[in-house]
Amino acid sequence: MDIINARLRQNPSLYRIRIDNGLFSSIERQNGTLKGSDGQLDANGKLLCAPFIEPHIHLDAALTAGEPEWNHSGTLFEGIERWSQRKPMLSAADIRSRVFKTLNLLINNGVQHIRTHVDTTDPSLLGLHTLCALRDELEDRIDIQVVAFPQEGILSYPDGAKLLESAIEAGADVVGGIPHFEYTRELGEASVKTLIQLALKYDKLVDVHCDETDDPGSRFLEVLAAEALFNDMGSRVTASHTTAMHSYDNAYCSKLFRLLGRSGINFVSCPTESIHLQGRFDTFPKRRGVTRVKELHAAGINVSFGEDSIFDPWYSLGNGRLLRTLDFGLHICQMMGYEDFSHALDFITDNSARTLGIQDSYGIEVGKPASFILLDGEDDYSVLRMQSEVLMSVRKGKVLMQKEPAKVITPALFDI
Ligand code: 17E
Ligand code: FE2
Repeated sequence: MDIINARLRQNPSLYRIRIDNGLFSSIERQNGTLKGSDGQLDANGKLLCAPFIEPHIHLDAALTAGEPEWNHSGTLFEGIERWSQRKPMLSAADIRSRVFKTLNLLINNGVQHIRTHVDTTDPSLLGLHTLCALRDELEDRIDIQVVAFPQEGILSYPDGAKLLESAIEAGADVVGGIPHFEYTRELGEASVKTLIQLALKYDKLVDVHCDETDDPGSRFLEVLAAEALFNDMGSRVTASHTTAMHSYDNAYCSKLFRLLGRSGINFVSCPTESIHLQGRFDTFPKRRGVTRVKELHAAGINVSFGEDSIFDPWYSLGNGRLLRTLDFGLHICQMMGYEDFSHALDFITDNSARTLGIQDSYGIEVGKPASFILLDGEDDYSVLRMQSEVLMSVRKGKVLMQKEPAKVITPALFDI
């Protein structure tokens, strides 16, 4: 493949990019615009960017909203209850067909890497087995990391710890947890220690649903970060949601940030999900309930954005468009300055690559797998503002998805 007139991020020049054997073989700066010839792909000055990454989604529950009942309160806990009603209706065929539909949405919007949480609080572990099988079956088309996620608790659900360990033995890549859902603070702390020990025993990554509540007393993040620090595993550990941090006292946060920085753990925020699920017990003023993304980022801590849900018991919208999530995230976290906009795509690309631990094979660099997306815009700022379409997604040198840009039929009002 020979691509001409491509723009790269943080760079006003045009580039010619060659791909051989599925790898980027050369990336050369052009002198002005080149005229295309047969067999070349003319990027027309559009942005060629590393693929989008969905670092936090629940594929097992996707597309089940309203089955058998809708979440009327809009709270996390009612979502867990509704999902618990849906679980007995699961079958491998049901999960597979919903996952395929959801993957199509994600792939059509430029996603090539996914980390999915899969509920292990089910004695049959059907979701976990089905997702591990799909991960292996689809490895030519999409990268999936499976998190063994104990939705109803490790220590508060019957045999929760055993099920979690069985899920790891069955092939999960990442160990999850939900300390704020355990019955007591003591059980929450113990659950974090249990999951860290399992990750060490099986040499796995960690991604914990941590403090997903408005309760400022929910302080499991400090336990997770300290465990990561003492076991020297920070870069392999992720804290997801951490919405309680929105409500922490600033003095406590200043102490906490010291530990977070030293631990080197990663953060994932799901702003559309959290703005919907949190603040539900407030009247007015009403908290936003999204973690301190701007402050974490300013402190040099790795943060990225995920969608979390697509039409599930927790959130009944969602469409696989990470640019929408990014747009919400920057608004809610008040990251609306020029610098924020000019680097905005980091939050759905490079930062997530660090969280997933895939940096070595990710990015537009000679020698790396030739995986990229072509966006209908020139730079981070314009892509964010216009919510640009992903025109093409190429994975290891092969076209995964290609789209015709939308065409306006009715003539514009003004000629310019
Ligand atoms: N489960 C959970 O505990 N939290 C969420 N945000 C979702 C599922 C979507
Ligand atoms: Fe989640």
